[in-house]
Amino acid sequence: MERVLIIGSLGQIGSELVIALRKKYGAENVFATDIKNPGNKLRKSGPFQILDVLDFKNLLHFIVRHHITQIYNLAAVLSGNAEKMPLQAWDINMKALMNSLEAARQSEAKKLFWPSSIAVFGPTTPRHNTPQLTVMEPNTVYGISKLAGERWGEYYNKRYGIDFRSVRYPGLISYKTEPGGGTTDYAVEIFFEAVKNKSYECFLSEDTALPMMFMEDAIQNTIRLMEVEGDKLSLRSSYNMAGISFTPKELAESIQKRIPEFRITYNPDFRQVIAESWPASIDDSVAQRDWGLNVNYDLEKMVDVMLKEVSKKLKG
Ligand code: NAD
Ligand code: AKB
Repeated sequence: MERVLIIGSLGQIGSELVIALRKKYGAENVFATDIKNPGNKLRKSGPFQILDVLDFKNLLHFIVRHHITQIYNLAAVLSGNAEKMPLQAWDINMKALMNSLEAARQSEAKKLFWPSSIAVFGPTTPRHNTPQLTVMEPNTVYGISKLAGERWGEYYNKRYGIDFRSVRYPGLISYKTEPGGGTTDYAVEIFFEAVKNKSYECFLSEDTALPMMFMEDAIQNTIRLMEVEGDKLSLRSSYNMAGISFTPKELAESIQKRIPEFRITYNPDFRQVIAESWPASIDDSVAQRDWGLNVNYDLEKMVDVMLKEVSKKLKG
């Protein structure tokens, strides 16, 4: 029987992953943890405990006490916030990963999911259809921490047999929980502003294409990767995950088809430079081949669901 620990479970990904994993393994077998308190809905859906991943002793104790078999470590400082406090972000991101790798090594929880990001690529990487293996010279603190993290994950797999699994998520789009301070956050904010105010000032320029993915696709594929037999995985660093690529202008046009009075203006800030250093589109054929990555939501389908759900949410 699987006993699952989710670290950073109240964030944009965790809040949806917890629910999906509870459906799969039973609520009592999925332990949601975070450094902040959950809302009622998550608290009622199964076990929750405050747990700081930076506190190694408590982390290991929790894993042993609850007979955890697999860990999802989602705690991190995202790209935009990381640029505001580079040294702190580096410390948090690396310590969060190293503590979970060490806890896996020192316990029975040998299977570990840790997300990387399209931020591992940099300005010298080919920007279109970025290959799985290519030049990687990230120039953001977040990207550097993700690239270092991938190397450590592979090292713990080869050296200690930790069943480390990872994907390079593109920007994730969801309506349940707000994104946590990244460069791709515009693609969520835009829906809330379109419904509330019929206008949005975008912090990226109109033609900045980035890879994105609807959360349901991200969750389904994360679980698919975690369930596949280990010998199918040719990579123990992190798999490219492409999703759908679009620019702010293309996203705005798609929203305008449903809300004709919606207007967008552009006022690029410090996140523009970050976005320009990332791929515009990604090749994820290795993930498709190894473990069956597949995506159900295209731009139009995603916009339909987002507008419907955001409207419902804002009506309360
Ligand atoms: P988020 O910021 O929304 O959530 C992170 C959660 O971690 C928060 O609930 C926070 O309270 C918690 N946390 C922070 N410090 C902690 C600590 N010391 N101990 C325990 N919990 C702590 O982030 P997210 O968007 O859900 O992202 C999760 C992971 O996925 C991160 O590693 C991120 O880099 C990666 N990722 C996210 C995206 C995206 O678009 N959301 C894209 C690529 C990669
Ligand atoms: C961010 O913008 O920082 C994240 C990511 C793509 O890693 N959404």
